[in-house]
Amino acid sequence: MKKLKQKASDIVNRSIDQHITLAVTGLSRSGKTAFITSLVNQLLNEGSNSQLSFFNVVHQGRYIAAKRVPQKHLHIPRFEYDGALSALCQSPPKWPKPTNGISELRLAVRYQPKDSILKYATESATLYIDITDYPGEWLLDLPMLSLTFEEWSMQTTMLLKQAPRNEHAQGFLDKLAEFDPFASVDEAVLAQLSQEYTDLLLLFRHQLGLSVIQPGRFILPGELEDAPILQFFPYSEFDNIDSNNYQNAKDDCYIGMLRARFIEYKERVVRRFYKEHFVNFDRQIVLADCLTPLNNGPESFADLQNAMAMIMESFQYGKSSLLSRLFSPKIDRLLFAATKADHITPEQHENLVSLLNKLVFQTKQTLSFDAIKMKTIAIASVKATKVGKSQYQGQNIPVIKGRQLSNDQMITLFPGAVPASIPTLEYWQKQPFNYIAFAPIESVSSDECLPHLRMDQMLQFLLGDKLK
Ligand SMILES: Nc1nc2c(ncn2[C@@H]2O[C@H](COP(=O)(O)OP(=O)(O)OP(=O)(O)O)[C@@H](O)[C@H]2O)c(=O)[nH]1
Ligand SMILES: [Mg+2]
Repeated sequence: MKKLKQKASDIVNRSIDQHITLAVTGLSRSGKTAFITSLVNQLLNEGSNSQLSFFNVVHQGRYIAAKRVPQKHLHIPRFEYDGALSALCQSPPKWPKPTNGISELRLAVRYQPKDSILKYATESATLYIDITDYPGEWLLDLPMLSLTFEEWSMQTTMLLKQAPRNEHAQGFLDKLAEFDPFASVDEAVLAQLSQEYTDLLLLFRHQLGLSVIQPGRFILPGELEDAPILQFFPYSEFDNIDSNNYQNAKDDCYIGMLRARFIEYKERVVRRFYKEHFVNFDRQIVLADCLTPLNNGPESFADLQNAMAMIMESFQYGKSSLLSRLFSPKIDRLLFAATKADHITPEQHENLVSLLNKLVFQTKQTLSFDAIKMKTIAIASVKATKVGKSQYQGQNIPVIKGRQLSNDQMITLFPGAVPASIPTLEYWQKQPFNYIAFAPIESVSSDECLPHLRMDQMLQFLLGDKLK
């Protein structure tokens, strides 16, 4: 009888398993890997020093356990959770390395159903969660999918001719102006100009702190290093060439080959990546580091704004959007998270949320017509500072304390206010921003939960309704 009961319960269990695919979106260095590591860590180690009081299934004592199970695609590397966690738990602790390829992870979360009719059928149920990690640089390739080579070239040329890019790009643009797009291809010339364009992208990213870097694989090629598919660049002189000649150009002249490679790149690299990893996701979290671009100055911040708009446009969820035309996603919850909130004092979090809301304002407006639930929060996936109070000119002011990433020294400071909306030029001039980056906190053991800010609210919003 007992065996029979177990068998019946097994069958019911299997049939009520639920499944969720979580899309973690964020530009490079926005905090995706730290976020995924912390999410997995909170779920695996729940019960050991965990702080998930806003995650109802935990709060109500119905959470049983989570474990990692074999992932969806066997040809894709597994997310290096152990590596990332041991970096965070070593002495001295370090942040996980930047990501240079795709990886996947599947978690199985077991819980006791409460409100749902499931509770009559079984004692426990399982929610499977699929998550993918990838280099943030690749995200900005998505908007390219909706553009022709001509459109992309014009858009990119416009950026290259504006500050702050123009100062560095003039030499490259001069060469393009001189070169004959209809001449027969010399592979060496093509390779040389592609390299110059790639060098510019690297400089824009690493020296100027800009976000709109296309194509993303040029600065982070993964397994495509040196492949001809990465040898093309935008053509800057479309206004000066005959459009019929362009339409009829064959692949053996420069412009024809640039166009062919652009199309090949979109189809073979970009579309494939999104088909494999962004199709069929149910829920999305958009991570944004607003603080580093504030540090880098108005041009960097404006570029972040532009990049966010481009990404959100291609992820538009309405019926006619690019993404639904391409992949028909069925997303029903979208969370915007301002990351690294532990860089600032708690009373500034509200401003940080408001600033992120301003950044994605357009998107939120169009989305409110669709049946998508949205929320914006400020989080720290792995909290690296402690909050306190300090006396300054006879007043109690809030401060944070942590180990400075650049020089390893302990520091206590008031990092400054966060603007509640996109700062005006005057604001920038009055007070340049200087948020300090911190090293992770020492003395977390790998079977304990990582300290965090609002990861429980994040879990409740993205998963809570599936764990009822
Ligand atoms: N203080 C603090 N710093 C964070 C947090 N999350 C990320 N960081 C910092 O941001 C850096 C980038 O975080 P990652 O998680 O590697 O970012 P990513 O989006 O995976 O970056 P790519 O892999 O390059 O696309 C880290 O090395 C940390 O310095 C956080 O919660 N708190
Ligand atoms: Mg990463």
